[in-house]
Amino acid sequence: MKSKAFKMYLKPGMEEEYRRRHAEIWPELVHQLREEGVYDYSIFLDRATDTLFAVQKTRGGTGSQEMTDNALVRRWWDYMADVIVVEADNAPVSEELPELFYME
Ligand code: RM4
Repeated sequence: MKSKAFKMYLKPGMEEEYRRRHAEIWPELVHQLREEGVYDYSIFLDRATDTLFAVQKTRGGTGSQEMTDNALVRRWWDYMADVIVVEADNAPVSEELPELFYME
């Protein structure tokens, strides 16, 4: 198991819409994330900067942001493109964060 953490960027005023869409996350997407070995996955918001902080565990080392060949992930990224800052291909702008401390 390896933890991964990364930042993403919420578009201004989109906190509630982001929360709503994730409260209704597509069950099939959850299934695909779990199939890839992603679990124990949380996303927090720093309201002062509209920065999203995501942390997840990965069984196989592949994180959610590396599932770029997964058609359903791509569809979800297209769906979310009006709520978060994205690249030209609608993948979320994500910056992986180094782990400096871990305690079991
Ligand atoms: C986020 C972003 C991530 C995805 C989660 C479920 O808004 O799209 O890439 O893994 O949703």
